[in-house]
Amino acid sequence: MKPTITAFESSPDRGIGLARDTRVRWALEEVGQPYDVRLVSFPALKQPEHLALSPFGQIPTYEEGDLTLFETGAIVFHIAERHAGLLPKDADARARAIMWMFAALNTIELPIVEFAYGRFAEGKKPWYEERLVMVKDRIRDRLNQLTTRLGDADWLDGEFSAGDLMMVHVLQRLKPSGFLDEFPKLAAYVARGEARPAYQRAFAAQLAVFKASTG
Ligand code: GTB
Repeated sequence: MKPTITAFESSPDRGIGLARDTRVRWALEEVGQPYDVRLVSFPALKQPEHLALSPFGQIPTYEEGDLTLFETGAIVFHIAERHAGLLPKDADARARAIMWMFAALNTIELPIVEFAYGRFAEGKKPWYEERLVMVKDRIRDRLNQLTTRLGDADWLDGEFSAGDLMMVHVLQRLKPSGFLDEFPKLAAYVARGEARPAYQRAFAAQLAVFKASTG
């Protein structure tokens, strides 16, 4: 059954692919699963119809028959479990790929989101600059550790997996700030992810939505 995802009617990232529907689109493209998109306005996110799908009033959601999911970790995991191509067959390798999905979301994305939202949400607070230094240090620590683990490999654990998909999309959030330039191996890792044809298709699809919203 063809799933339907939700995405911003007009993304605040202006089509650069940072909104989280991009990672779901990418996963669907990697496994060759066609999908529909229902566009949602910001006010509509907080209306009962959308809250029934996403209790936190967010995009993306995923509907497939009787199944409704929110949270990109759960959505990408579901896609990876149902289709070949994003999780290794070997049980141990599969467990490690899933571990990297969690690492991307729990260990790497948390400080990155604090950094990305900080300027927007806390930029005028008197303590903002002081806190920013701490948040940046936390990100640097994690990115240094991630660089060490990646080493000279193309992907985190053997073949490209859902773990890499999630990690690449999480790291992309640092691109507009230039932060990633401090970590050339990770910048190259992100570029490898972005070079994948499935990513290119996902990116183009979300960009087309943004362009249409601006006329
Ligand atoms: N943990 C959830 C998941 O992984 O699915 C988080 C989902 C989430 O944060 N969704 C955001 C949302 O719906 C859109 S993607 N926000 C509306 C709200 O919470 O009211 C986050 C996002 C937004 C904007 C940019 N940007 O402009 O660069 C990047 C990412």
